[in-house]
Amino acid sequence: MLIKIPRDWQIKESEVTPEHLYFNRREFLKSTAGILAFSLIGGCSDHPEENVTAPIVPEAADPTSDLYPTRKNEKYKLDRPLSIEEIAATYNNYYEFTEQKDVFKHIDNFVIRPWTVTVSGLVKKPKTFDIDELIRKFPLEERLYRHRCVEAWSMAVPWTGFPLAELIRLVEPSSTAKYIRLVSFLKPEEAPGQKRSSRYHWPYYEGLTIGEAMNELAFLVTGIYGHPLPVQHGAPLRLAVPWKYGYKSIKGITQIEFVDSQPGTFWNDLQPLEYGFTSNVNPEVPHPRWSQATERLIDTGERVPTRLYNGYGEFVSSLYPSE
Ligand SMILES: Nc1nc2c(c(=O)[nH]1)N[C@H]1C(S)=C(S)[C@@H](COP(=O)(O)O)O[C@H]1N2
Ligand SMILES: [Mo]
Repeated sequence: MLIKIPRDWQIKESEVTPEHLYFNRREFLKSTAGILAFSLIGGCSDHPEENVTAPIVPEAADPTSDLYPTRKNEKYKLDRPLSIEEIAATYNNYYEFTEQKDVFKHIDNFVIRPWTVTVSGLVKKPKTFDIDELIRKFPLEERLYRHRCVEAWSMAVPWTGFPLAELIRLVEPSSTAKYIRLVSFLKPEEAPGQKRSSRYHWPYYEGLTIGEAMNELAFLVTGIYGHPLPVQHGAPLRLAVPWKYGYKSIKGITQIEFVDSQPGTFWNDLQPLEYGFTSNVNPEVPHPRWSQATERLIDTGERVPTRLYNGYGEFVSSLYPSE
């Protein structure tokens, strides 16, 4: 009998209750069998999905596809090659659909039009936007960003979108607004993970300080690899805050609310000792159950040292003067 110890990146955000540990063990044994079977046929890959053709471009006609590809903003540089698109699109975290990485197999019933995004709370000009109106409101640009999941896997992808700061300026926050709270969708009939699981309090929600939200890196994402976002990456609108662990980059956004005190966040409310509000990438602060010193690139499997703020210190360190 072959026994494999899960590597740190196989330990999931979701392993928060004993009953879930048990469930994961079963799942892990299943997936280990899958990985081993695949390795026998396909070589020494960790990616059972590699030979699957994934729906990486949205299949239904997207009403914004004329906007792609967009101009590239050269300011944001990578220190590593871009991830392979097919791998990034088949190795996702999106618990509204599944707690496994094969999210792309569970999205067939998910409808992303019509879709609205409501901006409300402590702002002078609250507004509910139709998603297509919102996507056309600001010039789109492409940025190459790293993405670091708290589980220790990482990727580098070309996002298309616009700065969150542009939207914030448009709605004119009042001086009492200190944080934003971002909320995802609630559609249990279309998202199987929302129907199945009673452990989570859907919809998914996240938060940032106004300073973080106004930072030039905070990016509202509408596309990837030069086309509109596929559902597994968070269509029609997700956040990218690349100096923070991946769970801060909320997908499927429907609401942005301006508030005066620190809002709760999905993972912090579930497991406050493991997932903080700020959650900046920091190799010197281990997760209580594993080290964060290195990360694993999803396509090559290579391990590289993790960098403070995921390498974005020049943009964000001034937000955290006491660190
Ligand atoms: N609504 C929602 N957003 C989410 C998640 C989720 O489960 N639900 N998972 C987060 C986590 S843990 C990560 S690492 C990233 C993954 O983004 P990707 O699948 O596009 O790589 O999405 C984040 N945004
Ligand atoms: Mo993550």
